Amino acid sequence: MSNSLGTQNKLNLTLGDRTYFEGIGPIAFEGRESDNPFAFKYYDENKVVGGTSMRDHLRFATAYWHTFCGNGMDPFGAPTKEFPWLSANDPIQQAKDKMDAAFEFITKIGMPFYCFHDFDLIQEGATLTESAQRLEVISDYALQKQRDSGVKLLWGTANLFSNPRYMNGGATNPDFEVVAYAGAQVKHALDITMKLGGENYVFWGGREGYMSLLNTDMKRELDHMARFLHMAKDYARGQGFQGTFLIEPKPMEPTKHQYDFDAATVIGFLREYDLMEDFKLNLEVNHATLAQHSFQHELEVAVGANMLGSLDANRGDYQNGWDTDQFPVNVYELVESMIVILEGGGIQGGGVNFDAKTRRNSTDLADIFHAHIGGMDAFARGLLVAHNLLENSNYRQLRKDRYNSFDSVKGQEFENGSLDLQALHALAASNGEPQQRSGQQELFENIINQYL
Ligand code: XUL
Ligand code: CO
Repeated sequence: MSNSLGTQNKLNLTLGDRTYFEGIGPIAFEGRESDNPFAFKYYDENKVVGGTSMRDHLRFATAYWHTFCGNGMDPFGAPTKEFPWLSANDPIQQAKDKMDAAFEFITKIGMPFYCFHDFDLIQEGATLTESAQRLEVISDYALQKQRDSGVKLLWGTANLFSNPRYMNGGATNPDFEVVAYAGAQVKHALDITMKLGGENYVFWGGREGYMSLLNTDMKRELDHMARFLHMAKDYARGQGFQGTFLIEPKPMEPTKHQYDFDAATVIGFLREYDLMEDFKLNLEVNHATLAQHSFQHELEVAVGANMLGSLDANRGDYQNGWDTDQFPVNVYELVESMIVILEGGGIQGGGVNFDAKTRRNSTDLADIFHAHIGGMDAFARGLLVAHNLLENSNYRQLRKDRYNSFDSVKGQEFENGSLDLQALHALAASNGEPQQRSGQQELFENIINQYL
């Protein structure tokens, strides 16, 4: 075991012309006794938990945009991170270098999946045709990389929020010409996602919302969004795509109000516009907290409607009100989340995508490894604790017991709809004042601490 970069094993793979993460070898599981910062303490991909390997429970993915494109620029300052893979001026060469670096990282960290926006892969061209040509070239390159490494695409998406043409929205833009352009871009993004065997396709509506209601016809924009989603779904299904379409809720930022506000709002929208069959939710931790919910709450809402599709893993900052996209570290909260996920039957076809970025002042390439190792270990530990707790503690029974009065004859009649309001009245009149029953919140909270 070692804790210095220099003595790590070198990776014996040829990944393009150069090695970007020099001196960092494949990250192995060494257990919690290891002091090696370049090793997993909890994530052991082959360890079987409740009949399924950790790898298959968690289905980790790297987010292309933060990890290989996020240069540390913020509204107050210039980029801080000089990624060597971004140094070429030619956009095709730059995209290939970036992909070499990406696959080097993904294979060394041992993630089975990655995720991208179209123009994370390669810079957008000056015209739609040029963009399509560039996407064709880089997706050919990606296909080869995927075949060589076994890494798979968890989901693709189109960036309908960065280009100034989308300042008033993509699918919900009041200008039909922009909506058409967005449609063309989604068609290309779907084409490359399908070509690369993407298992899902995501819509995050960053600018699908409003800055002011005064200039907005909300109902018309929502109708347009639904029409747009139907068109995208019909096109992809027509091409044989069998994956799940995912909507990623977020309440605001960059718009004042985003239409996909939270899980409950999106489920209502999908139901209203007859999209429940093909769509599920991609839930993100920091988006939940921006909506004044806990992540667990969003998970419960999705699981309850059989709509949990995938996760974007990160965390916010309790003192800040924006999307800080930090790597997850809080194991207690992750245990709470994993309880909901396990009780809901696991992540349905999606995975755990680290939509998280290292801090602006984390400028070493090694920091990218520390961040992902930490996030993967935190999730792995959350999984282990939640599974153990569900199997061995009285947690399930305690929660079930809170509702045992509904197992009585009358309680069952209430649940199956054979009691009316007069019958409830008669029951209450004969029973009198109900006895107090404690919610025992502190007892429940202590069980997690016990199993940590
Ligand atoms: C933005 C966000 C996006 C989506 C994909 O907050 O989470 O990166 O995950 O467009
Ligand atoms: Co996200």
